[in-house]
Amino acid sequence: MDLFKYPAEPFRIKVVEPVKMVSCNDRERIIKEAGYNTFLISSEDVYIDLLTDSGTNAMSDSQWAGMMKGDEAYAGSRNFFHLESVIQDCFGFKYMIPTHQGRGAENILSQIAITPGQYVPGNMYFTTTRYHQERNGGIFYDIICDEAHDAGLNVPFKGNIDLDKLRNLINEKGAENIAYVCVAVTVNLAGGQPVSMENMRAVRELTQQHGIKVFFDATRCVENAYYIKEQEPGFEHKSIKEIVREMFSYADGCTMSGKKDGIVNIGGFLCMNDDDLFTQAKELVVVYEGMPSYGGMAGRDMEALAIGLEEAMQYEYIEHRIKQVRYLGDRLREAGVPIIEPVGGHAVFLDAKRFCPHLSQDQFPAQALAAKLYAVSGVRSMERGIVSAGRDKVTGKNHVPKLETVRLTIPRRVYTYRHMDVVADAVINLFKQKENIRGLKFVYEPRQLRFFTARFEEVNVNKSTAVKSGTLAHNSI
Ligand code: PM9
Repeated sequence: MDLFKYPAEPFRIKVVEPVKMVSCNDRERIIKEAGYNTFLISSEDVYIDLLTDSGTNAMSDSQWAGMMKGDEAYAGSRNFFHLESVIQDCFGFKYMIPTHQGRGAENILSQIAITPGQYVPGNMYFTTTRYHQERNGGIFYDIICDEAHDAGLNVPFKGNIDLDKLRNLINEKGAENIAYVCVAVTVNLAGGQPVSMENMRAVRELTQQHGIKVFFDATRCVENAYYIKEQEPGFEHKSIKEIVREMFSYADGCTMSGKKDGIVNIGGFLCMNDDDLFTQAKELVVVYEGMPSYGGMAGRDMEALAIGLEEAMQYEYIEHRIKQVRYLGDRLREAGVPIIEPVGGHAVFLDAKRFCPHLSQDQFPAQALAAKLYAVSGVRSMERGIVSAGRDKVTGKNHVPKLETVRLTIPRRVYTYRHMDVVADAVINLFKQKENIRGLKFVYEPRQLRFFTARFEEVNVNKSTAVKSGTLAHNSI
């Protein structure tokens, strides 16, 4: 293995957690009992868990040591001040409010920054982010560049905002009808695609001309910074921290789920510069989370996040992370498996439309593919397509995203390259028998964020492709 292309893990393993493989007959039963929803499988029944990179990180010895220094005072915990100083140093904002996780911050920001009826333009939606925006009367408006919707197109910075789309929206609706621009760095549902520094700067310039605020979703900002260093001219000699600092100089504030690039298992925060917004946020955080000096977090968790953020900025860490994900993508591409190109920061996304051309989108091909991948291999992944997109709040019709994907999400510092090989072999094997994957229909559809708890059953098989359940060859792993 090329050590530069795919660097070895920049850590030694001190604690291990055994995993086990359940039999293929059991897996068939388990996924059926889980309503073909991988969220509803017990973790104990999973062999390699690529459901999400959220809160599934392995913490370092320093983080665990830091947890012992947790100051669990109700107010004014020393860990809050440590976290505040790290966040101010990394991101440069005046104010920080801790929350129990990212959506806690989204809840507060949406309440204080959106007047019902205002538009909230963003570079593709994220499920919880859009949910909170809409719940507070906002109208989500997609301003990501067209390239992001083209799964096979391999061009850099597919997370970029299309400035013409933003300009047209401002001209058409008026700046006063735009709550703020929401820029996710990176864009999760586009495949973990980054935003270029040039684009962030241009968005800042345009919005400043109209007095519109910009809030970043900082959830995977370190991964975004790595792409800028690797691919944007002028940044090759800058440190990851310097790049992050410059990125956030183009925003008025941010929300962050610390469960991703904060390398912790729980936590998040909201930042801003504006005094009035901060006062309002402080008033609301006590309603939903807790005192402004802990939000929804224990002192020990704030300490772990403070240390995790510093570790995430280290080049060796983020280089290995990005390249490990890329390794899995390279293996799948070499075998002809259709994936979202280029491979993003946190996951490899299978293109379910091309993987399962025999299924129409209303048969939930990505949901079906994720379920079958578990059944044949014990690898757990997640649907990111029409089920995740949900229904239009006004018309009640399904949103129909162009991207219908299965996300193989890599937890940070948890799995090795050998695990990536096992996953690649499982997917490649399934791809060879793809026509045996059967479509699904809802038997229970929750009213909000339906992908988490929805249940499905297999639809009747088209006679020409009829295959009995259980006849699919299973991997020997
Ligand atoms: N992301 C993920 O698996 C966990 C929830 S959906 C299964 O990708 C972004 C870009 C996210 C995100 C969560 C949140 C919410 C905000 N923005 O999960 O509330 O990817 O900490 O963060 C998940 P919390």
